[in-house]
Amino acid sequence: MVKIPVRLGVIGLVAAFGLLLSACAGAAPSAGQGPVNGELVLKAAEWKFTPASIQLRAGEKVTIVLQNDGKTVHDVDLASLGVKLRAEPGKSDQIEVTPSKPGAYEFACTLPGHREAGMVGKFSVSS
Ligand SMILES: [Cu+2]
Repeated sequence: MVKIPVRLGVIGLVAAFGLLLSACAGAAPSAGQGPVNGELVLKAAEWKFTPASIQLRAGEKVTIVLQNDGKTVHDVDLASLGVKLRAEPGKSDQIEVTPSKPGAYEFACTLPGHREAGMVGKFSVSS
């Protein structure tokens, strides 16, 4: 008589744990930040990009904005999109682009030493 509730308790615990696991999986960090109102702002400063991971969609037009919040000139090279932006400190540069090929790519600042210092990020194009 006593054993049945205990077993049910264990089963309940296992079920709850399973729910917890699936909840965690659902809350996993996304692949990167997507555009907001068709615009994706990439902030550059010494020595990083924010966000360091962005997500675009194939066939979806996006305006990529490089905003230089740093104290020296920075650029961003999204080679796979054929896009390169460059901005003086406190300034910004932007370009409209429509990614066509799904995949995982990298962007980076091409000024000497900047990439090595951490100015590199990832972007993905989903289909
Ligand atoms: Cu730089």
